[in-house]
Amino acid sequence: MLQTIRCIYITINMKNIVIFGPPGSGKGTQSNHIINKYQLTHVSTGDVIRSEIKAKSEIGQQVESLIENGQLVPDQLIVELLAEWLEKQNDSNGIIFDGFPRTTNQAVALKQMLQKQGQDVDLMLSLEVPKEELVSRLVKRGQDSGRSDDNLATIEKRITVYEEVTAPVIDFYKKENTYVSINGVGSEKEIFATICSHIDTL
Ligand code: B4P
Repeated sequence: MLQTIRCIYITINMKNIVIFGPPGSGKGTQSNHIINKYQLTHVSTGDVIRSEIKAKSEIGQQVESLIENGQLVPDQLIVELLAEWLEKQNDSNGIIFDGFPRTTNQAVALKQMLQKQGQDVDLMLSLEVPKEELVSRLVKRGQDSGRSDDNLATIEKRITVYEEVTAPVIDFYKKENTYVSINGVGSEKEIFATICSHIDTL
């Protein structure tokens, strides 16, 4: 009985948040602030993929050239990776999904996966940043990080893929009534304050 009450309590208090936006919009940066303040569990599908590549796993080898060319990893593969990760999560305050979903099919899959656990996405934060600013941030990061996809030609491709394939995900969350647009230009602190004002309403 006590266990049942505890489970209901955890489910009611969970906050599942999607942080969304084009490459370089600050998803990773703001996720770090969010997890520190709200003790959410963080999953970045970009990080998951990069660690598969680093480990030279079968999946890593399959997707390495896609990433280097600024293309998305196929839906089925990334959904399987995320489902596997999600199954291992329990007892969390909620999850911040960083870089997932990136297609409408992924958004539908995420809804189905969370539904199995009696949950849903509670908030979708969409960071809005003009293209010139995205390019300048990512070129700068590429100089420091040496990430294989942070070079000018690949950055341009990633932004095009975002506009054509990923941006339509916004319509999915508009229909779900969870979409919130966030101005992603300004100091990290200012942007985080705006994000908090939305999370605090949950
Ligand atoms: P990601 O790792 O998600 O890469 P990203 O879109 O570039 O975002 P990232 O989190 O790194 O950068 P951020 O916006 O924080 O994905 C990499 C690749 O993996 C994708 O291109 C795709 O191929 C594949 N992939 C990942 N998920 C997938 C999925 N679901 N389906 C299919 N394929 C998938 O920007 C950070 C930069 O901006 C930093 O340098 C930071 O210092 C700077 N910055 C942040 N906030 C700032 C501010 N306010 N002012 C100035 N600079 C700021």
